[in-house]
This record gives sequence, structure tokens and C-alpha cells, in this order.
Amino acid sequence: MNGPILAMMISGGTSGEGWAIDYAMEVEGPRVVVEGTARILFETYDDNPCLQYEFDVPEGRLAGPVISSDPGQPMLGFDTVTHEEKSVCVEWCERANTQILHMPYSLPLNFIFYVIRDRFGPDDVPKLLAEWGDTDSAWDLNLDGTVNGQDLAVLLGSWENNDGGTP
Ligand SMILES: [Ca+2]
Repeated sequence: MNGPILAMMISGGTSGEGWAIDYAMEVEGPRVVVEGTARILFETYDDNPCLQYEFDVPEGRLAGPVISSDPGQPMLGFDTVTHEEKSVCVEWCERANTQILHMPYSLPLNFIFYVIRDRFGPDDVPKLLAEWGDTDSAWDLNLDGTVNGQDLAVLLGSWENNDGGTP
């Protein structure tokens, strides 16, 4: 990677009744990467806990890693995922079943998703060009694996006007 690395990493974690969630949120160029593990916790065979969590994210579109069973798509195996302007809400409920041999029991679910900025300006062009041809770059905006003309087209297609808003 060329130039200064402008990265910020925060870790989050919280828990509620019957669930816990741990994750890291990292800014990589035009995207935020959120990766972690959610857990549903059973104390008894009568439990049917539900997890509900809201991630605070910047505005943008939801995406995921290029190298995955579903390339470019978020890996969010929850029951429901709701993406609004600045939040991603997830919900997940489970019932204890007889395949669980020992209580208490913790059922994990790994997840990863990107939120890719969808407004760009003049400062972004040199950053994209600096990683031209690179694989595994945050500037691979269309998530086909390489930074190329299609990504520049995505960037220019989401150009901010002079007032800072989208045209
Ligand atoms: Ca690309």
C-alpha cells in the first residue's frame, strides 16, 4: 500500500439477556469493515433467547469480501438484517434443542460486512489511482477483485456536487 495509512480501529462488544456480541470495526479507505462473532446463550432447555443489535455505521452500501462463498455479499447469517441510513440492525432467535448435550451452551455465529461509501469527491481519485491494478484493495468498489476502470466508473457515478451532496 502506498502513502499514509489512514486507519482507525475500534472494538465493540456488548451482551444482553441470552446473547453476546463482539466485533471490530475498521476503516479501510472508502469502506468500513465490521467483523465479529455473535453468540446465543442457553441456560436451560426451555430457553429461546433472541439477540437484537444495532451497529452504528457511516452512510453507504452494504457489501462483503470478494473471497467468500458469496463474493461481494455481506456475511450476515442472522434471521433478519435491516440496513438503514446509518445503522445495520440484526435479529437472531434460537430454541434449545436436544442435540445440545450440556447446559449452559453458547451457539456462535461469525459475521463480516462492509459499508462502502457512496459519495466521492476529488480527493478520492488519486487514492483510487494509487492502487490501480491492486488486488485486495479497499478501492475495488465493484468487488470483482481488482482496482480498474469499472471502479473509477463507480466513483465518478457517485460524484458529489459542489455543495457536498449527491447531484
Ligand atoms: Ca473492481
